[in-house]
Amino acid sequence: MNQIYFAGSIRGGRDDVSIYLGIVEHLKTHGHVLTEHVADKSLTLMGEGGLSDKQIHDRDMNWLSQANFLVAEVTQASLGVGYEIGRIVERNKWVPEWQRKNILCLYRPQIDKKLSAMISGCDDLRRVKYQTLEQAKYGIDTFFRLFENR
Ligand code: 6IA
Repeated sequence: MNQIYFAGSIRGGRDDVSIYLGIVEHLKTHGHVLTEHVADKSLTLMGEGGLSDKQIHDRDMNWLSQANFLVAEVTQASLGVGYEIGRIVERNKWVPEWQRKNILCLYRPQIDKKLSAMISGCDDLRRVKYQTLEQAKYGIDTFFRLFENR
């Protein structure tokens, strides 16, 4: 079964949490989502039940190492999401092809701000632009179809 790490902004801002929820629900049709809490509306900027930042970081890195797909919603800029993507892009360079984790970045083009060039200019990940959840779902389905029967 696919193990999917979903990444979305937490301290970078929670404006898109409803969108994350729709994406996570759809990702579940493609495998097990390790990080459902990212789409949890009750996860506030203040804290997650008693875990220290080191515990959060180490737990997430452990989940990331178990995942074989990283799907990130990158419209809301987030240091943590950028860090997670960068860690996997770098890791992928040092492992055999069958161990590589496939990365999909979903984003909604905005009039007033552009996606970071570190994401829009990176050859080692796939990007899907969308506006509606239906379009995001279509992009997700197309992405996963690329890796079927591999
Ligand atoms: O810099 P950000 O906080 O926006 O980073 C968000 C990304 O880092 C997400 O994709 C998560 O995978 C990870 N992350 C950051 N904080 C947490 C967290 N609790 N729990 C799980 N994953 C996290 C933080 C709660 C906090 C507000 C105290």
